[in-house]
Amino acid sequence: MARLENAYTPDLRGYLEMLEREHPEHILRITAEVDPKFGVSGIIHRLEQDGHSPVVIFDNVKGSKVPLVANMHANFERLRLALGMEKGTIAEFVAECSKRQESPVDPVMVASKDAPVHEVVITGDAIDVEALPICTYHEKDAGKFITAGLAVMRDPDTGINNVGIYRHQVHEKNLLGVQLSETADGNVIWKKNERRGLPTPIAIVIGHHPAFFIGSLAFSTLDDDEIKIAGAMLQRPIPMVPCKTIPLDVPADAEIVIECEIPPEIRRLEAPFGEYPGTYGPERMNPVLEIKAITHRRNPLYQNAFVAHSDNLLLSGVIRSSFIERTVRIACPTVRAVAIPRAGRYRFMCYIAIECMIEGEAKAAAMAAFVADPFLKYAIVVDHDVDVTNDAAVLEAIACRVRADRDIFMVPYAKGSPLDPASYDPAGGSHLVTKMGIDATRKSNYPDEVAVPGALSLDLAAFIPGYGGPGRLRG
Ligand SMILES: Cc1cc2nc3c(=O)[nH]c(=O)nc-3n(C[C@H](O)[C@H](O)[C@H](O)COP(=O)(O)O)c2cc1C
Ligand SMILES: [Mn+2]
Repeated sequence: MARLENAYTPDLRGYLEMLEREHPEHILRITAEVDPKFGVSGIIHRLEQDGHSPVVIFDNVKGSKVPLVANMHANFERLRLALGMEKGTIAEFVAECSKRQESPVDPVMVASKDAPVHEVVITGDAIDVEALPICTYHEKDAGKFITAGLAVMRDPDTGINNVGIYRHQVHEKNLLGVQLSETADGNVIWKKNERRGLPTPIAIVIGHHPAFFIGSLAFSTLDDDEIKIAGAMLQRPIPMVPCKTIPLDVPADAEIVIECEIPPEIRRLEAPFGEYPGTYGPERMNPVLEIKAITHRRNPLYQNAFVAHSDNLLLSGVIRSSFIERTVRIACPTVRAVAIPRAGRYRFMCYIAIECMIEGEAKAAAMAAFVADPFLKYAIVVDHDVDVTNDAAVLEAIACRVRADRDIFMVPYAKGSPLDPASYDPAGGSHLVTKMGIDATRKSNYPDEVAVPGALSLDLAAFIPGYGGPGRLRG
């Protein structure tokens, strides 16, 4: 089903050209001047409310000469097209991501003179990040935030690349903030360096192909190089170029790269910022990023993500089920399906369907899910005949098959998301939460379920002339 898409260059502008040519309904261009403060977010919010999810290209953002590409990941079909899949369900897409992740693709190094992202190099006093169309999204946001920067870092112990998206508040023209949540590998890399009194190099890559984003957000360990996973998603080596001022390599065909260093022991108040649960992430004393250089293409595109909305929720939402399923399979070989529901904001909940062979297996499956994904708060395990893509079916299994004292277990003071609105101290940004596993499978003493003998083989038309079948009583 997957089709190798060789017809366009595997970068942001190549993907946009492909959409324009083959799926033009996915692109909306706005040429009128729009305010980066609430103007951009206002338009996308209203489109979302009306059920529209195109990529929106803002040609004229007030105060910047750089066009803005917004809302790229708000639509599942576009994520699927990024893998070259013209058709397929979420489950098929996730299976394809999972398959590609098993065959990482090594990057290739290119010279600076051949790297589009090095066409323009800005250092020293000339650095001014505010030249970019960086937006303010929600009413109480502390300021402007870069929201779709793919941060490349390197594990100081192994030299292996890590990539994650972290928000960056603009503090000054050459100083950014960062929220490295306790759920992120990036947090571990920064702490490893800081404990040794060392700065952490970090390159913020802006503007790339959606398959690169999928690879970066795929679940992996610190020992998996996410540049190679991004290469696997794109099914070709990522061309990389050494940074100008820091010891890291970055994708040569990105639009913009902000080369930075996190100095040890320095903190600055960061946030509030409207976050993925739909609530504001609280002010915290967070590290800062000193900008050493900004490099970009001659006519760069800036890309953002609308956090707390589909653009953010879908992107790192749908793909997480594959890693959960692989981990649950270790605890429970008969796992049939894992779904991450929108109702849990694609983060907090997962539904796991198993064919229960051994008593206690459902709880083992729930525990494995918590091991796989630190964002999860609720792991709900059902029998394999329950449709985990249907919230009501899962709720019905809970209603009928759960005895709370026997089937629910809790893990208090566990590592979770510091943005969880129900953590031990949401206002302080605590990452300590309580996890809950629910075994909603039928137990061995579960009564027989009702059935009418012969009903399925009845020919209703013999009794109801003109019977119309499902949906219509009479044809
Ligand atoms: C649009 C968007 C914004 C995000 N912002 C943050 C953030 O500010 N801090 C954070 O720790 N994770 C954030 N995430 C989630 C991480 O990018 C994600 O957990 C990623 O897998 C982390 O990679 P790592 O574990 O390799 O560090 C964001 C995700 C998306 C899609
Ligand atoms: Mn990682």
